[in-house]
Amino acid sequence: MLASMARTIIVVALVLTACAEEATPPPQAESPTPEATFAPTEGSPSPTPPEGVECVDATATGRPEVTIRLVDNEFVPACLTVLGGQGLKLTNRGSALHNFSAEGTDVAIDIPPGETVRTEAIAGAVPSGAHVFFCEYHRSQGMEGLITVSEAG
Ligand SMILES: [Cu+2]
Repeated sequence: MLASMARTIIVVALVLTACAEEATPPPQAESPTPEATFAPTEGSPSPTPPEGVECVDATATGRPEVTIRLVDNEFVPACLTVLGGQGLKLTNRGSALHNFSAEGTDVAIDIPPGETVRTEAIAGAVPSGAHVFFCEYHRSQGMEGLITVSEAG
């Protein structure tokens, strides 16, 4: 009898606690200092690189492919402009499995550590314009970049 009463009281107490928690509005989530991100900012038509990120113009190299190195956990370079006719040479110099995905496209390529993956001409998979690219495993750690596929071939 006593034990069961005690149990009832505990249950009531738990319910009360639950109610109290629900009634209390969650503390206003303090908006954290926005991290550098490549996502389009409001009012900006296309994604832009964060301040301080240098963009590499690979269109003038005349090479059929452009190298992007993947390290733990960033792309080097993290911002580049390529010709539609250039392919990508994705080299994983890190110790983790990384991935190259381009937002708004079907491009999603895994590159195991120490390996290199070469793509066809990028125009076949990524339309001209600026596109955010990212590693789907480490995007939350800021592993993303911006690739601009030039209109000119
Ligand atoms: Cu990664």
